[in-house]
Amino acid sequence: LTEERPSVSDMNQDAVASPSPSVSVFGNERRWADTTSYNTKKKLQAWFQLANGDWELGKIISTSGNESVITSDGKVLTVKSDSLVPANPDILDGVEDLMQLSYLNEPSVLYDLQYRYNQDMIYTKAGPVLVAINPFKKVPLYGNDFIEAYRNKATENPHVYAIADTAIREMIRDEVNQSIIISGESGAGKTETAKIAMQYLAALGGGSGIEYEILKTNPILEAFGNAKTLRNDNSSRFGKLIEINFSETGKISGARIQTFTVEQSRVVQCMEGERSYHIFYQLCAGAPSKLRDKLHLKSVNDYKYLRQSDCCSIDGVDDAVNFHIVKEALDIVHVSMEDQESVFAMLSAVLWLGNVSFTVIDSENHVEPVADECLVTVAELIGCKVEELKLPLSTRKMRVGNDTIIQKLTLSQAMDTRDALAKSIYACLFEWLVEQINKSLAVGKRRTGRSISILDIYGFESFERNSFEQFCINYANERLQQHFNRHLFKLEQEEYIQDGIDWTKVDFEDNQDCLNLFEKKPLGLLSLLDEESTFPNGTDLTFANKLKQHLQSNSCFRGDRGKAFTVSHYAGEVTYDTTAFLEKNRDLLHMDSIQLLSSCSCHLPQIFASNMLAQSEKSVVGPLHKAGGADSQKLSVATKFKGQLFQLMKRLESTTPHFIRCIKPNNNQSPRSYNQGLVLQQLRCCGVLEVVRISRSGFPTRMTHQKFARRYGFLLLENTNSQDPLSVSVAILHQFGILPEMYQVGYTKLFFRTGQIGMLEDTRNRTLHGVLRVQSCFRGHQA
Ligand code: AD9
Ligand code: MG
Repeated sequence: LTEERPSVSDMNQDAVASPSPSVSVFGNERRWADTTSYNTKKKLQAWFQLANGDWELGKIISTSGNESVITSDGKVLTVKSDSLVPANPDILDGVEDLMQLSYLNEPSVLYDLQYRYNQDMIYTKAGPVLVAINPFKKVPLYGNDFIEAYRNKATENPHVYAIADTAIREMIRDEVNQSIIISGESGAGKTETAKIAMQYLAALGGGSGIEYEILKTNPILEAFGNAKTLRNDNSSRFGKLIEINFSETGKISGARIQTFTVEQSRVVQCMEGERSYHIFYQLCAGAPSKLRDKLHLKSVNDYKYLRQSDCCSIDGVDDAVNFHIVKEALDIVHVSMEDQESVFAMLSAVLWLGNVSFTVIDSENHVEPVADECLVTVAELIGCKVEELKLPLSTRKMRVGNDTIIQKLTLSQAMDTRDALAKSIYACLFEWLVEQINKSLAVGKRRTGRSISILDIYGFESFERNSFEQFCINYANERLQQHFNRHLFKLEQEEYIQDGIDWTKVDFEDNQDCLNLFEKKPLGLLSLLDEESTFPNGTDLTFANKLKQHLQSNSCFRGDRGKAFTVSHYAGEVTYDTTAFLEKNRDLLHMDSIQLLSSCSCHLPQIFASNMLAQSEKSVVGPLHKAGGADSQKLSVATKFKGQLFQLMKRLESTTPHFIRCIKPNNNQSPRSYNQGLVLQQLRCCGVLEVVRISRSGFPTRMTHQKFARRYGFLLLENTNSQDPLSVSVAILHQFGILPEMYQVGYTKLFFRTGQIGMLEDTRNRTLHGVLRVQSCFRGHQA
């Protein structure tokens, strides 16, 4: 059987002869290609790529010129020799940590993850990072028995529980705040993973009852912040950081949630087949009749905002039942009955706003809202007179020089104003709700060094067409990636220094250039965007041209034809279409609408208005004309986002991070389906690739002198004079001709480049195998 398998020893001898692996971590060379070349003339098993991009295992029969003949699955094929990638010995099938692979290349990693995924082992380590593949089905990995097993260290299988356990232990041991940073594409399983981590923390730190409240924030935030999209039936449309605080005794004492801009546009419009936020459907389906009457609630199909996407329900989801779950959760986090009713009234107001229609009033196509049931209901729900509501929906105060003039609105302007009001009410409602939850979960006296934060945030996005949303999301990911790199670098460096090895041989690059492209003042993407957003005559095209004019010198930037530009992100190039960038960056709500809200008799609209005004005061985009009631410009969306991001990074920087990368194995949300290309693309994007590369550029295989001497000492042909493990180790290294650049000798451990230990293992196995054969022959003889 061993003869049929690839000979690791053959491969490694070639590897030894080849130049040392590249130490550049972020080169643009073929990604993840194992730089150890090997001699295809020897009969080996290797990966080759099919026309569809998938990798398949084959055995090399012969090689001539640059072509090799291989067999795979009974077929005989001819392939280019330099396209072959070495495969690992089958003893390494399904290893728990990708670092254990002798050959760290794309197909080997894909295969390892798939091998494990097929057996419901959805978690795999990539060095310090946990990779989680979404099973899209119930897997028997959770619950009290598993929690106990990880708590008692009875299992070492990679798991979210293990990460949460390490976080708790390190928090207690080092008195340093911890963070669990979860990233991945939409539908990859971030939110579920965050909940699984929270369950473990609640189980270990529970007792006071507050853990129950913390868990109940999930159904609330999901109802208000999640929606069905084409990618995920329960897609989070906001980012979330939840900081869980612990007392001296390791018990949970409170929590605080920070959210990142909820996607506002979904409230007024979404793609066919998608839905608006769950809470709207839940309210329509589940509100008891008294509440329905009071809020003038109708059914989903009566509301334009909900009806337009032609998708009202989700398979297997009962909105009415979920309404009661959310209500119960609101009770548990102490949102009063009165406040709950106000919340539902705001939701109803938003829905009714969407039904407000307009009628043309003059020859210039100016319009006025129709004073029908819709308008009357909105006015009643927010607490104003119908006339007061009519005004901002049909006119806009403008400042010209020192005068304030009143401009009438056209139909499209009026509809935009109406939608902007609906979006703002919803966004403010979301923020307010988070604040209420935070009040309920607040810890009296905050102690540093005793918290675990869980970050569930949108991952890197690269679509056919990328707009302002992707621009912000990818910028955030660029920052998080820097955090990730720096942390890994630090970890590696610490271990090398501790063991006295020369770490300067390990070269790490940073993504600082790309961050500079975004953040530099005054000539960076964000500054230029804000600047152009303040110009009355600025358009998406003038913005794109300005970028080309000022940023060409940054190696991460490329101006494209027309309104497009391309950024070289760590995860790959993304081309952005600047269409609607300026409009999305300017906060659309006009002062007239804010003033309307502030004059309402209901308390929530008043709170919303004062929060918006407070933000305007921090205005950086332009002058504010509050007193004149004229139009104003507030903090730009991108600047607000950047502010939130900096706050987040500040919080994360004082923590010890633990990284979880979620991977979606297919695009259909279906179990038992593993799409290699899709997985590979995510491994590249979420930085698992970088971890593996960083480790390749360093010395990923470590073994103590003792273990090394014990394991391979018997292979020595000549006796060493000394029994000292280090001398024995050095003798082994010499005997096998391992080149000096392939290893480092530390005080306690030997450090090896990738692939080095494979040869020794193989020789050891063959020697042992020979011994076994002799033994079994001997036994057969006896019988
Ligand atoms: V989005 O960026 O918010 O659109 P997430 O958060 O990454 O996305 P989510 O956690 O919502 O994805 O997972 C999507 C679906 O995958 C869930 O609704 C579950 O049906 C499924 N899932 C995810 N993780 C698990 C798991 N560990 N076990 C079972 C899972 N099902
Ligand atoms: Mg989510």
